[in-house]
Amino acid sequence: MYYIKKEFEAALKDAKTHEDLKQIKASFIGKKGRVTELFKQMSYLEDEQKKEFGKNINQLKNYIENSIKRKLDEINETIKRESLDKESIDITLPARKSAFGSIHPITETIIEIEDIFKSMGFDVETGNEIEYDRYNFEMLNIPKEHPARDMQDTFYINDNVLLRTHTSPTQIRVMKEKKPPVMFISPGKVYRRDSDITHSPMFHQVEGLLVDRDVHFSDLKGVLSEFLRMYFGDVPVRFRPSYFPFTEPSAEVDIGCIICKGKGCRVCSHTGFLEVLGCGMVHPNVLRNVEYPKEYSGFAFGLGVERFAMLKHGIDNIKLFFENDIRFLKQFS
Ligand code: FA5
Repeated sequence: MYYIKKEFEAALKDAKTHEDLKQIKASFIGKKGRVTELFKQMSYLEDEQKKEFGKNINQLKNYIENSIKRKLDEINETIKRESLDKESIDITLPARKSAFGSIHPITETIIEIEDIFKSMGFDVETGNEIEYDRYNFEMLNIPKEHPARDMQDTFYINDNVLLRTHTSPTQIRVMKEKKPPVMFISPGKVYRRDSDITHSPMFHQVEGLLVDRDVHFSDLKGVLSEFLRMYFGDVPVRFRPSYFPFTEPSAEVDIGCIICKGKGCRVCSHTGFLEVLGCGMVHPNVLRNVEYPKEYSGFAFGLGVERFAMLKHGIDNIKLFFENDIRFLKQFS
């Protein structure tokens, strides 16, 4: 029995896995194990000896069972520690860098334009992209069947509701809500059935409106010339007579071509100038429609944001802004 115990202890000492323990258990206290075999030998003993021998074998068996249990706990603990060691985090390693996004060039252009006008004292208002025909056209002096509606091919939702074709209806919304004087710009998306390399069915405009007593065309000229100087730098600015039903007189503003510096090229159709915005003195009918008192006058303007961004960054296709090609967008980060 002594030797069995010693052999068991030696075997247990070397055991490392659950499988080792299983084998040790089988070979000592399993059905054909060495301790089990000892029980069988008891039948050859005298009654007196049997009692003593049985007691000793039972003690050995209990000892083996308890030792195996303890070893099992030890092995389990080792396995757990090893797996925790493997999963541990090395906090001395350098951190993974997070990728930064960047502001979309159109949003950036709007922010720049807003900053300039805010510095002149203009507020920023928001309008509605889904708009009433009445605000988009009629109250801006463009009645139904007016030929000027052809200038802005429209997406209608029903007879009275449409996707706004310009930001000018915001003039009506703000003037209906606020008493004069008003002085604000309003950026946002507009929609037209229009698509080529410089025109997109969805694009952005910034509207501007200033209404007060004694507002003259010279104020319009001063504000817009200064704005263009602040945005594009020192470029020639030209006011050219034009027509919008909601302003009278109306003008379009050109700047000296940024690409050829006024010498004449394909982009400016060899004129040396590029049109950048529409403007004019608010038409008296519009002021009457929003019930502003007669002594008030004002000027309004509207510009295409994509056109500003294209000129500033030398981009020749408007679609690049909307394709979300990361290689293009990354250049503005
Ligand atoms: C207007 O939309 C007038 N509401 C502007 C205005 C406001 C005039 C207040 C007077 C007083 P126009 O249709 O010209 O005007 O558009 C203004 C600018 O939007 C254009 O100069 C052009 O830069 C841009 N634009 C027009 N159509 C498109 C298009 N499909 N894609 C991209 N930009 C466009």
